Amino acid sequence: MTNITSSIHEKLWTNAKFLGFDASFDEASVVVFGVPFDGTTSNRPGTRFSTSAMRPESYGLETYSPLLDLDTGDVAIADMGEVSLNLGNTQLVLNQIQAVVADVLSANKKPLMIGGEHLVSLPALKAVYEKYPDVHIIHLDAHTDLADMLSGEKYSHGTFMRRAYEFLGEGRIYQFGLRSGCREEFNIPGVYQEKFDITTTGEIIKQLSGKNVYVTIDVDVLDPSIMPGTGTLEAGGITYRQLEKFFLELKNSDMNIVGADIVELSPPYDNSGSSTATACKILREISLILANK
Ligand SMILES: [Mn+2]
Repeated sequence: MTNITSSIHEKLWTNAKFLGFDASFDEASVVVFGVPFDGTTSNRPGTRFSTSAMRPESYGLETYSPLLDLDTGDVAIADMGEVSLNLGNTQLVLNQIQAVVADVLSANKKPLMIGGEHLVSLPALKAVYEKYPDVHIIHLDAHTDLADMLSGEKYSHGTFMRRAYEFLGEGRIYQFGLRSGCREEFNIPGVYQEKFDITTTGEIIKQLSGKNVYVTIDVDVLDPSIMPGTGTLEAGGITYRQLEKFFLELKNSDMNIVGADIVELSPPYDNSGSSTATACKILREISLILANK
């Protein structure tokens, strides 16, 4: 009986990890964790349910990526589960996320954070900036997220990049796939912006050779026809194949990618599960890129 019980327990525990990311924290080069926070979402909430939907959905994925010719079975990735967050208190949540990312970085590992809404990237960027003051940001999104205020809030998923800009300064932020924002957000000095497409990622990635880079991907950069499971839909997005071109550029680059995040998946808005499956595939590809760079 003891053996049967322990074997069931082991099986359940293994299944609790994203795509069998079962390395321990100490063994891992990449540390995956969820931050289920959607407290400042301006339109439709639900991103707090992203990782709880992604883990079971990830069992449908192979560990091998035909695109990258890399396999998660060949690298050490830890899925640490969800960060325990005091969801009613935004400032406390931000501090908690910053502490976790700082901890991962101080262990010389790469954080791969799953949101949650996009505000969760701000404390991650602060922690990354503290370790790498020269860090550059590659940001894929339908929205600039450069508003100074949103719904009366300085700290919101629509303002997080403006807050980051305040400490990063000019020449550090590279945005792609943009198709929404107020006029001012498209005229911020020293922020690179490609509207509607991601055709210039390759050129920018070459320019950033040798630099420390953090990558943040809002899944709404994809067209709503393939990513309906998100809170702030914006027509005119890119295709998954365009995203794959970007993944290959990252894999083949000479940048030092110090961490990444994938945010704004909101499973309740896509009952087909397709959006969640797509987000899982993005997570597999980014984790493989991080683990091999
Ligand atoms: Mn967005």
